[in-house]
Amino acid sequence: MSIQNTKLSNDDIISAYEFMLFIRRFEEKASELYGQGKIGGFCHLYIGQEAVACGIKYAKSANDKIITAYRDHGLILACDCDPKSVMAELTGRIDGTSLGKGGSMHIFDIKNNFYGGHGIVGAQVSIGTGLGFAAKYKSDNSVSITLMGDGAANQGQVYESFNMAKLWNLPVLYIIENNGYAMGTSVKRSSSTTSFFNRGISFEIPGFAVDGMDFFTVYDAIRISLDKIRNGSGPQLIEIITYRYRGHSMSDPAKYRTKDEVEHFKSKDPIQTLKKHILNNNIANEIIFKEIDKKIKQKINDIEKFSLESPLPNENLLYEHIYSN
Ligand SMILES: Cc1ncc(C[n+]2csc(CCOP(=O)(O)OP(=O)(O)O)c2C)c(N)n1
Ligand SMILES: [Mg+2]
Repeated sequence: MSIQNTKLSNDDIISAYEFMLFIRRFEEKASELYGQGKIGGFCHLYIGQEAVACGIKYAKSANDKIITAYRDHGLILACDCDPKSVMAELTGRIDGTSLGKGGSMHIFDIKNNFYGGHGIVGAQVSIGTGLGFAAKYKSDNSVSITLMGDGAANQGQVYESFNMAKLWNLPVLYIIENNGYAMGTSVKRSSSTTSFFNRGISFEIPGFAVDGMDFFTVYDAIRISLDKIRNGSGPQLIEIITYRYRGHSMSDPAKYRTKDEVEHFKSKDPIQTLKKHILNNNIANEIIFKEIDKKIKQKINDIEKFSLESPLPNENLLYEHIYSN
């Protein structure tokens, strides 16, 4: 589906560009720190998928809830969580969003309406549906924006959740980020159908697919769907076709993809595409882009410093925030 109905000002468009570039530089820094052994555990980068987080950031209302899987850095940044505490979570420090105990996959920031960061594939879809139930119960006019990958979309609990969401007309926007792969397995090898926008049809949840490499398209798709949900239409689904440039996680060299395929998506890079739009429409010039680069560089340096200087959590914290009988 192609949509062109943007309501963004030129300043918004420039800040959207800045935000996507910031996510990319944040992820590159995370990759560097991981390589130096300063980030432990798993780490899944969002590079290539920035337009999805950015579209959500500009389309959502402050009160909307966001929940996703473990590829979560870009999405928590879209909730305006302090990036220093996100990086400190990655480096396992006390100033991290989960006191350094969750790491990359388990970032949480409820005060900014980000509900994680989940490692069990598909589990966040049921929790996200519960967030929709809570929103309806409290009549707070919020929407639960529940994201999953193409791999997660084949999990059984997704369909139990779809059924309840439609049955109870819950305010949930399901977003399937189809990046073509679940770990090293391509969609073609794991899914009986390679389109996901129609996965809600049996439950009468309408859906459509959009190009996830274009910020405006993603933004408009989400904005229009959120409007419908807030007007009482019940759950909606968007398949966003996107691509991750890197491997599944830091330990995956991604040798299962052809160079041509990766190059094809890189030629549609969301950040470069928006930059071209800005230049072609005289919204900003190269001087502004240089200033943005400089600003982001400084910000990333400050984030890195903070995330390495913050202390490690005290050992006593090992026994807190856990279930025990
Ligand atoms: C229930 C469950 N099964 C299997 C795994 C192992 N696993 C981790 S990530 C992943 C692939 C998920 O792919 P997708 O949903 O497309 O998300 P993406 O990594 O592409 O963002 C799998 C199978 C898991 N974490 N949880
Ligand atoms: Mg995937």
